Amino acid sequence: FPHPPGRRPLVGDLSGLPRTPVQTILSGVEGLGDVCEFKAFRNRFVLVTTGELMAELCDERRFVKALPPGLVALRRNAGDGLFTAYNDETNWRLAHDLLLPAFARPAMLRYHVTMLGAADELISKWDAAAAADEPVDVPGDLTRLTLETISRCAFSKDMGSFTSAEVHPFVQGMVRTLGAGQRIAAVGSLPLVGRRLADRVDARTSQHREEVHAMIDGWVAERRTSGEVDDRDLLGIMLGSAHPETGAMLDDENIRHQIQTFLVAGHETTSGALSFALHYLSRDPDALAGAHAETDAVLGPDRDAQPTFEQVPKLRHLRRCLDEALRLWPTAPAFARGPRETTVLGERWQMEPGDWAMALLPAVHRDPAVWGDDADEYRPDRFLPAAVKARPAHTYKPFGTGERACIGRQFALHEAVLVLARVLHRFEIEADPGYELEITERLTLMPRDLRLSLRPR
Ligand code: MNH
Repeated sequence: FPHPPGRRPLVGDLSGLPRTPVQTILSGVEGLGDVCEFKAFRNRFVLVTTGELMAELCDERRFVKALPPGLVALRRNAGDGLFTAYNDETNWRLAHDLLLPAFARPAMLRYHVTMLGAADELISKWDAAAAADEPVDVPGDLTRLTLETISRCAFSKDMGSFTSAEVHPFVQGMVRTLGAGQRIAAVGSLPLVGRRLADRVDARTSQHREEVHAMIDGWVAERRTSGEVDDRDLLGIMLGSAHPETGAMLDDENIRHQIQTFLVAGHETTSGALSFALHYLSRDPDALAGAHAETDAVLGPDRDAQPTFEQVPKLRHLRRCLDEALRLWPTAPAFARGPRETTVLGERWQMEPGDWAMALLPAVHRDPAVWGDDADEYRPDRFLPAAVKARPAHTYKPFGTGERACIGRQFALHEAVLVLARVLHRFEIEADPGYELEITERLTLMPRDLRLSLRPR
């Protein structure tokens, strides 16, 4: 496959361990064509950068989810949880079937109320900042919000994100272990040295991992002894429900994997999406005016109005603003697919079972053949129904695809639109004119140091 020039022995197409691997790869693959390859130590990534080829990878008859090294590394923590399970692990199907009802409409109606409560805490904090004429830390506060939302909706646990100045130690611990996992994935592929480095990183983070386990096991024990195991939330469903056909239930270890999976998958991606949307809105007077007008039309003149469950999907423009943010910066920036049987990708690349290719989403989502020459520009109207219809299918995939697509998609979109509605109904937002978008990468993408000034409307 075509690859960046100047490949070096051992490290490959990298120079050291970049802190922003996704952006390093994005600039490295520019101009290399629709399929290219990037080597990082022993790991070889085959990358797809066009809508046409991603649409092919999304053909469920030919391709299935694959686990690239970064996901395999997460298995140290998340094991056979939904996100990191191999397709043929029995716990995947079991957990998928048991947890689908946790994202269906009756459950969403319950979450809606909880989401409003968390949004209220954000609004109070931002009211105070607006009154004091102080800019708000957008990614920081939105991460507090989305962490509270997922922990309250899924586990009925308040993590106190808005009442303490520090990020919850659990999150710090989890982020450290996960970050270490990624570094292990990179260097662990090297023989000898790599293994030793990997073990060192692993040892340094084992304490965090144990703290995380202890906290989760505490939640499980508390719920079990309370005797209140019902389907009020994800935890109750995991502890109490049996598969309708086989009667099988999730075991304790798998439940621990799922809890970690949902806490992580359920918050960083959504707060990133919200942060990017607010960033772009603060730079786009037309889209912003549309957002204010829409919230006024749907929610009315009372600035304290809480959107009802039915009003949220009516906020079509806000949804487009979010969709467009996730086009430019899909916060989960890639997913991998492998062939079920020998097949030829793009009429040129033969793939065997065990091979895989990644859809590099920020590149695919800016493919000029699909999005036009202004693909780098933020333009929410690209998601007006007629424009969507005119585009080829399977060329926009911020939530992955097929059976292994995001199970929390509706949850994330409902939460994000609801929060955008409350914020934009209540505040004028103003960018710092000196701010240039810079992106940090942990597991997901996030605008760095994004601050906005708020004024009551
Ligand atoms: Mn989510 C899978 C993106 C919010 C829980 N999610 C995926 C995948 C993408 C993704 C992409 C597919 C990965 C792959 O193919 O390897 N998720 C997002 C984005 C947001 C998001 C961009 C927010 C915006 N995700 C959420 C939320 C939850 C969640 C919220 C939980 C409440 N996601 C998951 C789980 C999976 C997943 C669980 C794995 C599903 C499976 O494989 O069965």
